[in-house]
Amino acid sequence: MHTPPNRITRSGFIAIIGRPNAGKSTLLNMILGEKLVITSSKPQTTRNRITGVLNRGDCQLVFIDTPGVHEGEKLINKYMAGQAFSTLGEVDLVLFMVDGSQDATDDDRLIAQKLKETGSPVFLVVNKCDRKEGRAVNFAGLMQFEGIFEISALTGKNVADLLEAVTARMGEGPEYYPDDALTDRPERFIAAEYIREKVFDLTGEEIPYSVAVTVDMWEEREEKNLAVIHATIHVERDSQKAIVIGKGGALIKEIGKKAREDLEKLLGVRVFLDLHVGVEKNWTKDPKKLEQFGYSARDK
Ligand SMILES: Nc1nc2c(ncn2[C@@H]2O[C@H](COP(=O)(O)OP(=O)(O)OP(=O)(O)O)[C@@H](O)[C@H]2O)c(=O)[nH]1
Ligand SMILES: [Mg+2]
Repeated sequence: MHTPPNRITRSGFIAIIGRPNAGKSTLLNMILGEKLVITSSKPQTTRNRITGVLNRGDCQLVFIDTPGVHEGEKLINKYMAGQAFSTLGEVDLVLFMVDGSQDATDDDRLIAQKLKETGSPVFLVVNKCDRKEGRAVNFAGLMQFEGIFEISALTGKNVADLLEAVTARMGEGPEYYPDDALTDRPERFIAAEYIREKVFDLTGEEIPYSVAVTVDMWEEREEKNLAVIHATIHVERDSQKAIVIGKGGALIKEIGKKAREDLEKLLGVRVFLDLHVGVEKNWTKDPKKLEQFGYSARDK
């Protein structure tokens, strides 16, 4: 009998873990060849675990992007650390990503400590090697690694070699996701993330860390090839609301324009995006509000 060439017989889960800003989300997008997860030059961009699925021949790779590990006191930081560490016991391989343009930090040492406790196989992925060559030596002593790769997630340098080695490590396993699946997250989640990314890009100071985005309404008008999306940018204080709106509404307009352009690429239809700004006092410290905004302690 004829066997379809891409029948999945091997698979595995691969967590990408590392301190904030190491380039984890950039790597996931590079691997997938799509903008699934958001990235920014500011640390602590990713807040939830997000799955990205790649089929390579007979093998299905299920990557898990995680929030950067950083010790913080706020409830939202604890949620983020929980999201990062809760994956470790369940995965087949960990990619421990470090910023090769800098030296090892306390956060790197904390992660190495946790990884030693869980015992999963770990590849050291030294990123940003487009900036400086050969920095693996600064990190190789953190723990026992089963492979060391110097890459650039931004330019793609050595990413193919990393992917080859990851695939080679996967054992027999089922097809966890249908072959057209890119992620476990719904489009609404990705849309809210795209909007949050523009807030990270276009605002400074504490604003990015005080912002959550919810999608309140989503309507597809197929006859017009149009999606109508209403979303709210939640901030913690009235003064922040004024900043996000900007002079004469200039900033919120810019956020909306950039997010809409990305959404149109993602969805392949025209998008009408209506953005509101709301104030939820101190939501980053309030368990109920965290849950409402998609940062539920049960979501692990
Ligand atoms: N030069 C250079 N910059 C990179 C590389 N990879 C990522 N960056 C940049 O580093 C910054 C952080 O990238 P992210 O992918 O958001 O980092 P992250 O590890 O997901 O960060 P968190 O979500 O905050 O934990 C962005 O400005 C990226 O463009 C790289 O290989 N080379
Ligand atoms: Mg990230």
